[in-house]
Amino acid sequence: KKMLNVLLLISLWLHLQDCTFFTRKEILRLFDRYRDLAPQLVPLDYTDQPDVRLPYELIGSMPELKDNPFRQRIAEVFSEDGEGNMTLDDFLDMFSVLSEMAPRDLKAYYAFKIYDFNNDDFLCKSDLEKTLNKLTRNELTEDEVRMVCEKVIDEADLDNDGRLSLEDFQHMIVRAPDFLSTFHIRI
Ligand SMILES: [Ca+2]
Ligand SMILES: [Ca+2]
Repeated sequence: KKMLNVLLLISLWLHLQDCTFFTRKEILRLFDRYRDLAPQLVPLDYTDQPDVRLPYELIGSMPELKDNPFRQRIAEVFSEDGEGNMTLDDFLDMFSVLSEMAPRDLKAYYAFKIYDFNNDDFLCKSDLEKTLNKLTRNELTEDEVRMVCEKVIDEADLDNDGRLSLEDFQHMIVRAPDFLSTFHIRI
């Protein structure tokens, strides 16, 4: 029930705020960034909300993302088509959540989605293994990865179902304040 409340709050909040972390000027700057990725595809006039999507290859190669090991997951999670191809709205949402001004709870919610590789709303062992491999850029051995993931589940799995729900995850990161630092980017 508590988790439902959190989700409800977040969705309400998203609805109400809709990109207001950014000033009008910042939004215009982001629009320019979006358009610069493919001037031939993106019209200058957006009043009729044209149906434009920029392919993931362009989004993922932006300087803010290109060195982020989660770039593909980030683009997938924020794209309406789930494949990382982004409308202008998707693009603004992504920068909005990743910006340093975004509230922690919102970041946590999206971090959870990004780590949930198979999109089943839980972080299971294999989601965590993939996450850890990316976070450490494959510097740990298989055994080390397995050990760390088992420990994470052991410590954070509050309802003992062997996987982490959003609620488990939120409890976990309260105790690890640096955890979300990979989700800050400057614009
Ligand atoms: Ca999952
Ligand atoms: Ca659990």
